[in-house]
Amino acid sequence: MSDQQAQGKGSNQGYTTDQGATFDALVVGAGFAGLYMLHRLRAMGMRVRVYEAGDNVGGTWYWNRYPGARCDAESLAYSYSFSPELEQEWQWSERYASQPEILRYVEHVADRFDLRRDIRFERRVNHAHYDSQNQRWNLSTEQGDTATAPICIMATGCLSVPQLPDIDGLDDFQGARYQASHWPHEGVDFSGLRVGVIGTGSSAIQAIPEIAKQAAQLTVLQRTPNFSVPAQNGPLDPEFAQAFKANYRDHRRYHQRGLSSGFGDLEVVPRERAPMAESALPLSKQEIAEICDTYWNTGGARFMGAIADAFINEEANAKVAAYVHDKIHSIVQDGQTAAALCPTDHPIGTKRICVDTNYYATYNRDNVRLVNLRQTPIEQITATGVQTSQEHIELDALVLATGFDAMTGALLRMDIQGVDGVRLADQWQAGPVSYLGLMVSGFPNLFTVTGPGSPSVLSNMMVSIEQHVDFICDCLEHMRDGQKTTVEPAAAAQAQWVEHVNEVANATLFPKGGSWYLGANVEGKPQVFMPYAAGVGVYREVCEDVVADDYRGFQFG
Ligand code: NA7
Repeated sequence: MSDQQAQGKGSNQGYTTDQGATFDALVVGAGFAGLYMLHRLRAMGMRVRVYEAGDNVGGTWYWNRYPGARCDAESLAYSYSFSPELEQEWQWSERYASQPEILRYVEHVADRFDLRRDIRFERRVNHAHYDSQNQRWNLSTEQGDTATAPICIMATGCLSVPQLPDIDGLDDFQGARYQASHWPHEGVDFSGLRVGVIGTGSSAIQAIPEIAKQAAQLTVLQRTPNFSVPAQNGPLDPEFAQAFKANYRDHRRYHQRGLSSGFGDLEVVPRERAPMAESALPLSKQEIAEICDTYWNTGGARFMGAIADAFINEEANAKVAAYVHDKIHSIVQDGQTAAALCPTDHPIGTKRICVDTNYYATYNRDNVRLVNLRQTPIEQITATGVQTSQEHIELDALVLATGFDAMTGALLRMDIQGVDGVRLADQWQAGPVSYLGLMVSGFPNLFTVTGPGSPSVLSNMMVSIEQHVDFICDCLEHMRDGQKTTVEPAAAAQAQWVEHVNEVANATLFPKGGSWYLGANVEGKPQVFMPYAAGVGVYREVCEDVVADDYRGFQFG
């Protein structure tokens, strides 16, 4: 165990604030993206400073410590591929890793590659201004650091700005209040308590079965139900893991980088046992059930890959949704509760499908009750609970799992100014624009890892993060070789890319989802489908083609 781990923090011990410090590159965020970025830049001989708001590494996995928090991509696929030694030596214990295990992994990576010494923890960047004359980015933090570098990389995550509900009286509640995305590090014991959960997205769907095991009474306050499929999680069979690791390179190359989502978990269900259909339209209910059962019983988000036209054809989608509705009714004993749990307001998959462990069955417990807020909305939160239009629910603890200002939230929370003081917030007033989700015209040498306009949240984030970091490093090397000092997208190339991203999204059912992919969960946020929906394989080819064509669409100065 390193000294820093012994202190239980990333550790800033002995460090003063930066005052006008000069670096070759500045990185914001020390999650998976920021850490790999730092590792690569350092290998290029750059002097790098990383600022991180948390007191340790891990990003999403540092903050989201709610009970049941778990990755929805399989652990063998949701891991770095850049170091064959790392991928061989790290042993995952479960098919889907829990948050504590992922956090241990990130901390191991930080130590193994000696990354902490260039990271300043508990530093929140508030300004990033481009100085055109000196071609430098000047950053400052809320804690008083100032630093400057020609390159600035935002590794700020896609789901890192929590969204609190705008409910009357929220602050009046006198019981214990918890936020899924800001969970106490020491954990929470709900034994004997009357607990309320607001929200039924992925976070809540993972937390509810765990809280239900402890609480005396759990009331789930649901506004909109979500589709969820079972993870079928369990211990990772060491023999399977070993065999998988023997083919890690092939797996990474073909299943993760080449396929659409990058989840790369096909080998868990061998192809011969994973029936797929091009279209649901000619299939009977029984035939759909036979296909979907395979995926339901073997588990995971690959369920949405079973029927190819489910993402593009409403009728096909409705058939898959009907299968899940039937499943919910077959699991949940109370008919009214089952009906309330069936999503009918969006096509299945157009909001990120949740992957759960015993979520629906949890409603069969005597101590769990679902309140349908569509029928009885919350009127206000009181000192002792929640007042709906029908009743007052007495609570000792209230858990908020109400989502995030996704994809643009973390970037727009900072004051980012490019050439001539143009603010990113103004450029993005009608929704984010970018070239390849990597750069924005007018903001030279500012890179966004998994930014809007790239596959990001529609993919296995590890795959997309590594691809972006590698792209950025290749681009910086290209600049070094060509003695160029600045890069930014041409406005025309950016406009074309934005149009293309929209075209691809509009050919799918995604825009009908009313999801955080669109910004629909944040009042006043422009509704634009933000991720690139063509898949990681296609996107990688586009990026490779851009590079091969002498960085088509980028301007070097
Ligand atoms: P999500 O998926 O955005 O879910 C947020 C939930 O909170 C959702 O059920 C919302 O219902 C609910 N919500 C938000 N505001 C309110 C109010 N005011 N009243 C009642 N309910 C409310 O966030 P998660 O953290 O669960 O998951 C985010 C991603 O993290 C997930 O997709 C995975 O990729 C990992 P609504 O739908 O708005 O009616």
